[in-house]
Amino acid sequence: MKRILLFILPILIIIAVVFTVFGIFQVRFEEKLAMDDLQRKARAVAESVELSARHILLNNDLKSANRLAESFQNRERLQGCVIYDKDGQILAITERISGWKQKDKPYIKDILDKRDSRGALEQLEDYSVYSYILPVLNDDDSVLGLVEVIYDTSYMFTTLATLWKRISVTLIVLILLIALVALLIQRQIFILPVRRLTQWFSHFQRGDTDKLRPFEEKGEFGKLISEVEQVALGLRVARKVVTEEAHVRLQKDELWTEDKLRDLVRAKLGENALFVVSNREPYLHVIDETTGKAKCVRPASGVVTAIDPILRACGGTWIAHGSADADRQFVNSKNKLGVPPDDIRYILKRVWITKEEEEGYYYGFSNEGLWPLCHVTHTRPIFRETDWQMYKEVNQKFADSVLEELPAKNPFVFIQDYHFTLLPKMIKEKRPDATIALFWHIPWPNPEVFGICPYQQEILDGMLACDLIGFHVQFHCNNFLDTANRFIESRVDTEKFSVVRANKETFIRAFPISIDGYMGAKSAKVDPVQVGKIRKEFQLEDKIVALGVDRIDYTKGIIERILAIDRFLEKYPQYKNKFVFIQLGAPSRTHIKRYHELMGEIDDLVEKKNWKHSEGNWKPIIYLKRHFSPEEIKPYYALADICIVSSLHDGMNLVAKEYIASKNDLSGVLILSRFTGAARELTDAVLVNPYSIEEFSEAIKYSLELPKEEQKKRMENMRKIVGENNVYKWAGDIITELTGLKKS
Ligand code: ADQ
Repeated sequence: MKRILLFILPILIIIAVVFTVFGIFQVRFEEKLAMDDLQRKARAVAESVELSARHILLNNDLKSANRLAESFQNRERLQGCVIYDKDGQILAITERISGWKQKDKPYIKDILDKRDSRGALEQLEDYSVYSYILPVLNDDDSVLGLVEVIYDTSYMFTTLATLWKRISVTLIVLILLIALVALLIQRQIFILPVRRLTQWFSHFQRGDTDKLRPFEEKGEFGKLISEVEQVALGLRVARKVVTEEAHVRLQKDELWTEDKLRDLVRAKLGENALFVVSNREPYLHVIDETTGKAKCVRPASGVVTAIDPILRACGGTWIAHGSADADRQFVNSKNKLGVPPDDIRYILKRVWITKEEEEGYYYGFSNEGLWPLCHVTHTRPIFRETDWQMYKEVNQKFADSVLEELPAKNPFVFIQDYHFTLLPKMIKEKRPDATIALFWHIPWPNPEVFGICPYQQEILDGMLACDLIGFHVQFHCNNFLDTANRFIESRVDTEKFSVVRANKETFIRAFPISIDGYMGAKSAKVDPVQVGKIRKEFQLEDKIVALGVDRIDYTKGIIERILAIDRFLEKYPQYKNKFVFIQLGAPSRTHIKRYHELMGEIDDLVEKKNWKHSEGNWKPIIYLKRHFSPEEIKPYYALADICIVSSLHDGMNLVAKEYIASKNDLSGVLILSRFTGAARELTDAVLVNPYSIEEFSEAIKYSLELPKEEQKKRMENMRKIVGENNVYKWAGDIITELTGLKKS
């Protein structure tokens, strides 16, 4: 609309200006004509009464003078006549204009002196009149008196106003006509072809090639369209070639890499790009408190750590909640942007939700309900009906946003986590051809625990619209199958590991998630200057360093970790002044009371234990409570002799894997909670029960005193596991499984 206005407005302005100037000239011309006409008439009337007036003035015949003046009483436009004596005094005046007597007439004296006639517009009371004055002369040319004729001019102004009105109406009609014609022309030559081109592109974009019709545009626009068609054709051919090459490369049996996953996606999914949905977005635009400027950060989230490398490798679209304060500044009109910002590899589409929705769906139902329900850590889940309603609404909002993006044929949607249990069904109802996988990043509890959720039926019903549901470990798969068997009308096939409900089969599989990036020679490199800086800053030069890296969450066992360190120092005071524990803690979900309380508890405990054990400058615990970028975390992993992961319950735990992957020199020991998914793979870690503070503190001592050779052997074994089972393999396994299921 703005463009159309830009096009039409200058034309309309020019026409309006030309018409107005023309109107002014026309009216002036008409006004002059009317005045001339009036003057002519007035003069003729004045001259016609001159003779009678002369006679009256010579005889000083007042009676005749009055009769003469009154003879003008009933004329229509001629308002009246005035007879003056030689001194300019009124002798007789028509009754109708008797108000004229009071008027100040400085020009009378001038006319008497110069004996010239005068015609001019004058004001009589509140209306305009035309006055024509003719001197009456004697035979000797002396002035006997004056005759004045007064004409009404209002008819003249009425005529001019009518003329103006006519010009204005013509102008308006003309402007409307031109605007209409311009709109029609613009629609025909510009809007319709652009609309056709946009539709064509949209079909092309969605892979809906059946609907692609050739264009038949001529002229410059036709040339542009023809160029666009060539580019599109080139793209399709290129995609096809890439897919075929990918098939060939996949035959080679080698370690999973970014390239191998890219080949797999191209070979298996072809033109149907990947659509990932999660609550947390991989890149947030936040306002930096110190500079006041927006900056891009990666959140502390296991889901982001795992999924970002996959989309970087394969491209596609990631749909997530735009939750940061500056997020809206960086999206285009479709709420999308290319990420990572410095090396664009895929599209991030941000979905906006209101504060009220975020409160109910995210903080309430997801994190006060489902999160504690699935993590058996003795924090009571809270289920509020209002939160559930918001959860449903936001799932629907995401479904609408996903459906807008899906290509025409067989799209592949990969949903992340417990925030979207209803989403699979909402998408499947509209797009039964879509292949949907859901990965559950947290544990799945046994049926007794899940049974307390008031919305169990709807949740299971929503999830079972998926083709595949993935968990980290087989134990969680078994729990899910038991839950489905118990709470929803379905048939559980224990041989195929699937659930059949209303003729729809959903496969349940374990895919242990992992990491990328740390294993490659380049990405594993850490700047020794950074490491040295940290050692100097915290006086770690001669210390044994233990490290914890977590989102601050009650499931991560941070309190238990500090209690174990406290107990370790109580029992083994010889380690005082030699041992330091660094905890990097990213605050998360701080609006939730339990998380808020936990932050306070950790602060108090750190302070108390540091006070208890500190000697001189040394204190045992360094607590750095903030968000760190992945690059900032790496030097901490590098300098840590021990990494402590003590979750009370954890789906997988990627910090454990990041630590192992960063240890190129095979140094270091991992203390790992038995209650993490990672503990099933990383059996060479020192496994602990974080609830047993005594056992935990012994494990710290054991790790510190583990012979170097033993440390190396364990680290080597674990690095092999993490290296071979990286996140590309994880994604590759899911895609292979899904495409395999579709064929069978
Ligand atoms: P999370 O509970 O978020 O993930 P985790 O797997 O440990 O937990 O991943 C945390 C990520 O955040 C890691 O990449 C870590 O480096 C980063 N991180 C931790 N502390 C940070 C800090 N202070 N600043 C910045 N970044 C920090 C959920 C499940 C897990 C599962 C993952 C993936 O709870 O069990 O492993 O998803 O499926």
